[in-house]
Amino acid sequence: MEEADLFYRQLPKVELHAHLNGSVSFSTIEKLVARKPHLNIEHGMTAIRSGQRRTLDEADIPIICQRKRRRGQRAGCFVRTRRRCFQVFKVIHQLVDTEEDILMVAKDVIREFAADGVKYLELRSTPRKEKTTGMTKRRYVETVIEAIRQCKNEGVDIEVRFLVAVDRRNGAEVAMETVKLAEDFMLSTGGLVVGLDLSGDPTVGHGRDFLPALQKAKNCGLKLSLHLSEVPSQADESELLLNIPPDRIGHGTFLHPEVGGSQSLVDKVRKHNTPLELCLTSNVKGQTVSSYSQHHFLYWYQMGHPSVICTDDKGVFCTDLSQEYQLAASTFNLSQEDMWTLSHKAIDCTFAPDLQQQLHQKWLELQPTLF
Ligand code: 6MZ
Repeated sequence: MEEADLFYRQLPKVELHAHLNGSVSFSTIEKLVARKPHLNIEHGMTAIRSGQRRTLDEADIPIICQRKRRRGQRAGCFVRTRRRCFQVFKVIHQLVDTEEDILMVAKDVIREFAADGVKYLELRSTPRKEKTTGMTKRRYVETVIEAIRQCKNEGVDIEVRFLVAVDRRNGAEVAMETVKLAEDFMLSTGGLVVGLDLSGDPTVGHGRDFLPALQKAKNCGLKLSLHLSEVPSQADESELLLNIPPDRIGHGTFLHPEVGGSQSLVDKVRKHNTPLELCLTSNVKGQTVSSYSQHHFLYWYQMGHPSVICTDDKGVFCTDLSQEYQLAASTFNLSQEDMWTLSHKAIDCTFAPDLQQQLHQKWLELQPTLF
């Protein structure tokens, strides 16, 4: 391992934006495929390997879309690209449809983050009911909590908290039920469930429909992490959601004026000092950002705004958090000391205030040698 790689592996890290089923690694997918050979699923259907960003928008996409692309009409095929991206999750969901699968997947994901030097992880996942296997949403959440507890008992060196996710595709009513579920678990798990996430295909539905559910979640003490302005033309939705206000923002790719957002959106984010969860590889491979150097990380970082580097879907996008830190450093010419400070400051953005002091202490003990 090169010295720079070693530094980023050794760097203690905080992961705040990780979707459980998007984080499933190649080796876990292999175990799932072996359990369900009849599905005929191959790894190429569940991940976008390096250099394969095009797979997302070219595989299974009608020719008309590719032609438009060649003529440079990128916006024309954008929606198709995102829809294709979200197909990958549907394939993974087919593989993960029993309590046994959820337990294995969650434990593997937690162990992998720990092996990558992540000391504090906030996992998020959408509770799913599967008629064919009898899995209920309540059992889904209980199983993730069980995985967190088992990892703790096995001595895996990582603190894990859980955010219950609302998938925009499922509408306002389901969102309200999900909030109720999250509230029950927040109260019964002694603080393992800390918040609510709003995610899913950003081109589906409108944030205004979720306002009552999000407000209810906030009122009952759940922290809110909302995917905001992940695609263009969501300014009015973001304006509404920022008024709640959320406790953290996922992506926020199109918030600032240089990319079609507005100063008023930026001002709102700054007024509340709302941290951003930034996922470089996910945005580049998902084609919402044209290249690493164009990533909005720089905009917020230069402003000194709390910005936390995250993976989003480490399995689907074939990355890990060490690699994301290293990519940010090499792309934006940041020193190892800068990256250390970034990882250290991420502690203050977690939804576990009870752990922050302990984590700060741990960071000081684990500071790697600067190369
Ligand atoms: C929005 C995303 C996402 O919940 O089954 N998800 N939502 N933007 C993204 N950027 C690429 N990546 C993942 O994990 C998979 C689900 O997380 C959300 C989608 O709703 C996806 O179905 P869980 O564990």
